Amino acid sequence: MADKPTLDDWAAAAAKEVKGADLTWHTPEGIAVKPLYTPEDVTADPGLPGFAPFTRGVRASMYAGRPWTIRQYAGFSTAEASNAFYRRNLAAGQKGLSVAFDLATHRGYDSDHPRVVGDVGKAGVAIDSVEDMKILFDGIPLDQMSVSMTMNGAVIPILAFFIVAGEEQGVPRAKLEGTIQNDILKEFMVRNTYIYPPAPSMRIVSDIIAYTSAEMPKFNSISISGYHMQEAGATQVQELAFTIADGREYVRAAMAAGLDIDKFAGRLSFFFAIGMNFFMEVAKLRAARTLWHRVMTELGAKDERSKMLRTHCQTSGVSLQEQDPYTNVIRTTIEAMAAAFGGTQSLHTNALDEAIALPTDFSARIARNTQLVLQEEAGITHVVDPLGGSYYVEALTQDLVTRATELLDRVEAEGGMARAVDAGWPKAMIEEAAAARAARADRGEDVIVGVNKYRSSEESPIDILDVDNHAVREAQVARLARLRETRDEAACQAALAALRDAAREASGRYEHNLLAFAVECARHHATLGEISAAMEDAFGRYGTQPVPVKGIYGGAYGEDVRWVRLQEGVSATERRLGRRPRMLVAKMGQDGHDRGANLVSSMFGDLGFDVVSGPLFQTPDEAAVLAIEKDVDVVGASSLAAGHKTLIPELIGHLREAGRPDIKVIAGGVIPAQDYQALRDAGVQAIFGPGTNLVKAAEEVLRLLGHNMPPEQDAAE
Ligand code: MLC
Ligand code: 5AD
Repeated sequence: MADKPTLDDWAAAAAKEVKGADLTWHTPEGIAVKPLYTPEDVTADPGLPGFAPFTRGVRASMYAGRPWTIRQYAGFSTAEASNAFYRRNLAAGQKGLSVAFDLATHRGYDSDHPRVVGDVGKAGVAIDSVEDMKILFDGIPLDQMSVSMTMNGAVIPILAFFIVAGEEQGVPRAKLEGTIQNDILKEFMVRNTYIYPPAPSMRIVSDIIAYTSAEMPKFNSISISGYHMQEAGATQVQELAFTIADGREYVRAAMAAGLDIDKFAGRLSFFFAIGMNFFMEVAKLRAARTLWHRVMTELGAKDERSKMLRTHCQTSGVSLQEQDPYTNVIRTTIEAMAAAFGGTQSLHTNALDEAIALPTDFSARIARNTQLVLQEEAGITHVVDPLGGSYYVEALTQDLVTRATELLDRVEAEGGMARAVDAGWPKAMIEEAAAARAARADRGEDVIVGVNKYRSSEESPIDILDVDNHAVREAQVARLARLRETRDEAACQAALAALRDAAREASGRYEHNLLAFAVECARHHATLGEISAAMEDAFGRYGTQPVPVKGIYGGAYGEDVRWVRLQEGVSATERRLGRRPRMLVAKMGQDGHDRGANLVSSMFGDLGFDVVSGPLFQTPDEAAVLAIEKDVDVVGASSLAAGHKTLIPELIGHLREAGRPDIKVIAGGVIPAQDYQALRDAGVQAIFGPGTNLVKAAEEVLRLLGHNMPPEQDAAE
């Protein structure tokens, strides 16, 4: 009998098949993935599920005992409309609720505030007071249904409304089940729905952990989120390390406020994104559990439950495309499987219309059914950690642990995550990864089926949800007026004053707990805006100036002819204008999704434009003033949260009124094709939807600025 083949024999056979080509795959996180893994690559014993360090899962029986929770994130328009949507979804097989609030609510503004005209009811549901919260959960028993609320900025009033809505249903707060996101550090890094500066924001996190661990034993006090980092462009290693580092920071903050780690740590939870790199995502969840167990042991936790990383996952929004939308169902299915094989506790699957709008009943059904089919038809729930023991998955898990540890150590060396966030380097690192990722897609190095390869000539338009935000706003404004007329004004103001005083006390003592004071305000019908303003009086409101990264996108093109032509176009335009072309990248309304805006700023900067990166959260009027003051040639308005139909026409109106109709306005972001005509009628000169190749966008901008740019021959299609 011939000898058993060795690894060298295999290498020789493989090299022969591919004529010596290097088969190593270099992933964006810098991992060199080999074409074959064997037992020699597995260096650590992953142990057993339900036991430390929980690499193979936090439960011994995992899905064989109870499948993950199908928890679809949703919310739009009014509390009535969202409540009806929730009830339909629950009847059709969804298992847990997850509330998406509109951006006005996130940023602590009532629906009648002048800064939020374009935002009310658009990206989520508008909640102004406990009355709205009661309607949101009407007919949904809060002692039986676990509710996740994605709220970070206005977390104090929202949780207070939830507690009081429970009381009014007859459910004491000790029986409330669910999760509040309450993860402010990643807001300063990537998601941007902060209200107050970092220090008081961290106090809010600790106050919530203190209150819920004392009063709400079934409620998860935080959902430490890496999701938004990956959405913003982070690599999986960055997502993993910064999320665990955020968790470590929150634990330290709570301990510094005098809490016993084992009293609260069992109710910390996590949230990760699941993108298209299937095995990497499976390994990431396994690595996350391994790392958290280690970090919590180091921090002194004794109870094993304190060291268990329980997590929610959401399939990746940015992996989905406007073009060929049904293909998104396939992407989401693959991602959902990775989440399940990674051992998630709860999952949201995105809808196929994700890239352009919020889900309709139809697209929500397909998204939900993706999970139901996995749980009830595919037979994957019967075996715990079915990929455990795969040489590749085990090796990748270890590799991610090692790489994330390096980054975790760097955070530690630089004084912890709050300091790092303040210094801004994690954000810059993520933005660099994002620029590199965009360049790879635009150059066709990362294939996106139906977008940069195999593009279909047929359009397959789909019906999408359109929210009439004027109608929602009017309804909310009327309800607010009624509330203010009928409440006991003196009692309400007294409760708000007490909250304001508590906010001014920086003792960290439980008697100044902000949530406890806000619950009193909610009982007396104070609004979300009023509760937020009372704390703003003590804390101030936070704002920053974007700093686009340099050289990454342009560097990826180098001497590429496509880039050189553009640079020549910029130089020609510069000669004609007698100065460099100038662009303002504007973000209007409460939409803090700045990935696109930062990319555009960075790319046009690399090309040789003078780019003015406008601050987040401008009103159209403020953006127009800035455009005129900086004397720009063009304003690029980036909109990812559906405010475009209101905000961009207003911007154009202000420019015209100010006598500068010559300043061109272009729009980019999540803008459905059905809105194009209305925007053009309002004077928008070019529109760039999701999946736009930035090089092509730049060509069009140069043409708009009067440069005679011939169409390119060999576009990367
Ligand atoms: C679970 N249980 C079991 C079991 N599996 N019991 C016996 N045998 C098994 N095999 C028990 C658990 O211990 C628990 O009880 C109960 O069943 C529920 O299970 P769970 O695993 O805790 O699930 P769940 O309640 O769904 O909680 C999952 C979670 C939680 C811990 C991750 O924090 C959560 O639901 N997070 C969701 C976050 C979310 O939806 N975020 C949306 C973000 S969208 P007990 O008693 O132990 O609790 C977003 C987008 C944006 O952010 O930017 O806007
Ligand atoms: N309803 C449903 N899904 C939403 N998302 C954001 N807002 C909503 C909403 N109101 C999803 C999208 C997005 C991610 C942040 O959450 O998938 O990418």
